[in-house]
Amino acid sequence: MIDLQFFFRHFGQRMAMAVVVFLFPWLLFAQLSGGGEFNPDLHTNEQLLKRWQSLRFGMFVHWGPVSLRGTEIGWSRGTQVPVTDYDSLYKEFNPVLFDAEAWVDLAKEAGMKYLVFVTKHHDGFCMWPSAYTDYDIGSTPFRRDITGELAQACRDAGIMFGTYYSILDWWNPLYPGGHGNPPKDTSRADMKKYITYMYHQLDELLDRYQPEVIWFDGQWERYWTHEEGGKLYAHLRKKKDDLLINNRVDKGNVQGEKGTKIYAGDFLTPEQRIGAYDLQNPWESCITIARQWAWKPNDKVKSRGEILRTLALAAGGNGNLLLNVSPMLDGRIERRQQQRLREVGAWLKHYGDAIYGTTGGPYLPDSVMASTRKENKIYLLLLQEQKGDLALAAPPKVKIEEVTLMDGKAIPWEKKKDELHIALPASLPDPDVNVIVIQVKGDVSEIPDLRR
Ligand code: FHN
Repeated sequence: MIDLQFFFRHFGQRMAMAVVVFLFPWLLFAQLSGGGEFNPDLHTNEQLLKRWQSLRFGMFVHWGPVSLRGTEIGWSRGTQVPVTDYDSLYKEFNPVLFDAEAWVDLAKEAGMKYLVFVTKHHDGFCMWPSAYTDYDIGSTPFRRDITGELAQACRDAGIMFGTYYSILDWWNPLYPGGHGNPPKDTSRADMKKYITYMYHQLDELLDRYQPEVIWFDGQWERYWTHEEGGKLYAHLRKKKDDLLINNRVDKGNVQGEKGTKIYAGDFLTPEQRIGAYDLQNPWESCITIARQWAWKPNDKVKSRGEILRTLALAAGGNGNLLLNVSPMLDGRIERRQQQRLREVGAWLKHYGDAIYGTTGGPYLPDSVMASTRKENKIYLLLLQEQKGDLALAAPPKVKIEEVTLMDGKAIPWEKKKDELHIALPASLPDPDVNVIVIQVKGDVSEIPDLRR
């Protein structure tokens, strides 16, 4: 497959577009389409995509009856937790301290602008009252529609709401795949019937909760095909046009497919790592605040610095960060995770302009610095302690007017030929990630990729 990024990176965006449109119109079309090669006329909802990209930072929530055991959701069924025990946990699941508004308030305090909730993970348990199974929240002592309460709280708070749904389902006897011991009884397996069940459930989720994002997972097993991925994408977009669907609806790998196939999906999904710098293909890194996706007692929670550097590198790479929290069995998010989220939110209160609504670059991210740009500003996000002379390639196509800290305090700078030298102050205000603002005259989107 022609590597579009080569063209864009080396010939500049406009020239590259002209070359591609002239030589490979189908490729440009297919490459940017959400529907993949089976739906060449079905494009990503660009208006919604741009809004989602501008939000940059979201909350991922992995939760379910497994929080009663503190083991990993889905994966511990039939391994650390015997299948019969795991599949009975719902009978005790009664998170009486669950408060959707408190979760959404915390997301807002963290500076998170959207929320993706796991409605059904690989263990098949449904966190909403489904008409198509009794293995759902309605069958628990808690009974309340957790998904519905969360969707409403997000709507009330202006937070974009998304639902996660696992295509594979190790609990459902209709799905042929299993995990752990004992090996699954597949005597009733019928993938065609399972797909019908899945379509019914996804229609339920769309009809009842109107998510703006559907975040698929569990696409990797051989029972799900590239063709089915394209069909499902088309079905959902026909039902709800203002919907973003991640690339795990299909069989594409999580960041950029190689080879000849063009997969369905509106954004790429690198996991537990920061995605590659990419101005063409939208992407979102999903990363845990601790180590486990579901709640684990005394799990190691990432530091403030690690999360801020991750957020800076994601935005610097032109990607989003979906940071996962893991609520406890009683419905609360543990204090350590709350504290970390509030620390990140406090940083974003001061430096959020360097993250929200920005485009990645023009300086390619590295271990020292990431950069973003918006309107007439380039933001340098310094990822480690620095002082003295910061030497960079001077950005072409724009005229530098001023260099400041985020609070507007001017910093001495000098342009020597094609180098920009910034005299950093002896100490910078933040212990983890600092921001330098370069105010320019000209269109920052025209600046080609730069190496520091
Ligand atoms: O197996 C899942 C895992 O439990 C978790 O949900 C992550 C989050 O994206 N996805 C799968 C692993 O790739």
